[in-house]
Amino acid sequence: MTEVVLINPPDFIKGEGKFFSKFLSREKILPPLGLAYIASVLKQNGISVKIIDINALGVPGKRLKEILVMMNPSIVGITCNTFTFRAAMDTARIVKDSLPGVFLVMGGPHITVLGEETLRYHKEIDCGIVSEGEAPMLEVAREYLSGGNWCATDNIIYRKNGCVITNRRNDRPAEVNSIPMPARELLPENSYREFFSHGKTTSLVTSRGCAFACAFCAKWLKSGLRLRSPENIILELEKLVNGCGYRNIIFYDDTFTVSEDRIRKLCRLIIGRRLKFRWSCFTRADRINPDLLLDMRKAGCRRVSLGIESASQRVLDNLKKGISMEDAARAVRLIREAGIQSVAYFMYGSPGDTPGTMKQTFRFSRELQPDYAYYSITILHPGTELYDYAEERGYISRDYWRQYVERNGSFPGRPPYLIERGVTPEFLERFQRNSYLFFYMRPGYILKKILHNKGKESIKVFFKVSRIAFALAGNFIYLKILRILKKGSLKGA
Ligand code: B12
Ligand code: SF4
Repeated sequence: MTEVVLINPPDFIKGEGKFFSKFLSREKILPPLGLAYIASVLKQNGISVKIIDINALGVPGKRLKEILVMMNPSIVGITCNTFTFRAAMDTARIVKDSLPGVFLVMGGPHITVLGEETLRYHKEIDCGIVSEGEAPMLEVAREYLSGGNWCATDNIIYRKNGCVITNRRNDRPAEVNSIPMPARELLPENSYREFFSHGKTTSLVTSRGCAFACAFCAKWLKSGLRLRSPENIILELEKLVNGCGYRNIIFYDDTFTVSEDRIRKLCRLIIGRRLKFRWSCFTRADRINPDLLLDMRKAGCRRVSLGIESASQRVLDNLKKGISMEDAARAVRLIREAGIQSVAYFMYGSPGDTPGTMKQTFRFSRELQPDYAYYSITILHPGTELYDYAEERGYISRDYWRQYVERNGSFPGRPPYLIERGVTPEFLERFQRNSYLFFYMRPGYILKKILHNKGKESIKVFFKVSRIAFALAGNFIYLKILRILKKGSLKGA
């Protein structure tokens, strides 16, 4: 018998979103580590648990109903980000339709931010869990299953006599090395993939929290930076590489190299134990140096991603990024010199961004010569400094995020752009599309990739990138023709 079922809803709504984000959503399917961590703690404490990863398996609603009725759990837990809010609520309704008596728990970043509001408006949810969910979920499940008083648990939100009650009491999170490894055996392990990777792929987190304070990030979701020790991480890596045959691992820490000593020790352990796998990580431009990168390369690091965001120091300062253009240029150069590929992330439409600074950013992105560039449009997420900034200036209302996730009307499937100094949503979208086009379709870039891409795998990645660029070019030409036709028909009218 299954006592608890945990569900990961799909992370994009079918038929919505722009071409590029839809493409990336399909190319990037990673394990819901948060649920796997929770499942692990429940399992360790004798509670039987299963995970349904709808995002990876694409389970249709009717099938989900059948599975739930067959499993007949007492508790269902759903994870919810702001960007998956609608899918999470749709899933919650299916759960309650299939099993009216089930106890429905929801957790994840969105509940941590807007849990009270969510429980007020969504009666399907019986209990919300804020922040890290391992300890509260275990206590709630234990108490609920034994008929005890689950309402006394710290860090939960629930409803009583029509009122929403919050117990946000405990902000002392668990010692990070004592958290059991995620129960990946409950996940469809062969379903995960990432744009760049080939072979069995998964992701891993070696820390909780973050030491920085970027204005666009849900910083308060974190409870300070806590780092797993290299000895603890290597145990998980050995299990993944030797035990389960993973060949590609993505370290999804916000700043993987925040502590140089820790990563150099981890690299020595990977080499010493002869673990053969390729890995990639995300970090900040001011947190790398040549010796560290050399060790990383020797230990199998093949790609480092950096958030460079903008080439305007004013915009970088508004974003509280804490890096300069010089840091960015140095970092990309060092990564290249270490024989590692670089992925540079840029944002358009941040506070202070004008058409002029956006052009500057695009030019900078090409001058840097990263192996890959990723251009996104700044999205306002509730609870971030940026959200408050936009609200204070009257650009958005308090519940603007709902338009991002819920409305199909005037803002269909579009993120809430920060509109400033003539930077309209249409301008941003066009600029983003053209940036991809003019970055990837440069003959010099293509030639360099063909000459440098020796391995079969790099060529595969290159063809993937080319496919996007050609599709974008097609899209670009199509829009141009459409505009010309429109002009013609207006003249004719
Ligand atoms: C990996 C990752 C992704 C991956 C995939 C997601 C995945 N499969 O996990 C990819 C790259 C696709 C991604 C994309 C995006 N992401 Co992202 N991503 C992350 C990241 C870096 C790690 C997630 C993770 O594994 N964490 C580790 C686990 C242990 O933590 P956790 O998932 O939060 O789970 C814990 C708690 O939340 C809670 N919990 C979670 N679920 C549940 C369920 C129950 C029942 C309970 C009780 C508790 C519970 O308990 C868990 C264990 O402690 C986080 C940042 C972070 N450090 O968490 C951002 C984060 C989740 N992403 C975020 C954002 C904004 C995005 C993007 C919108 C960015 C963008 N502009 O493009 C896109 C959206 C893509 C889309 N589809 O539209 C935000 C979400 C903010 C919000 N309010 O929802 C985060 C929090 C980053 C941040 N600090 O702002 N992302
Ligand atoms: S964007 Fe990254 S470095 Fe900045 S606060 Fe968020 S998690 Fe930390």
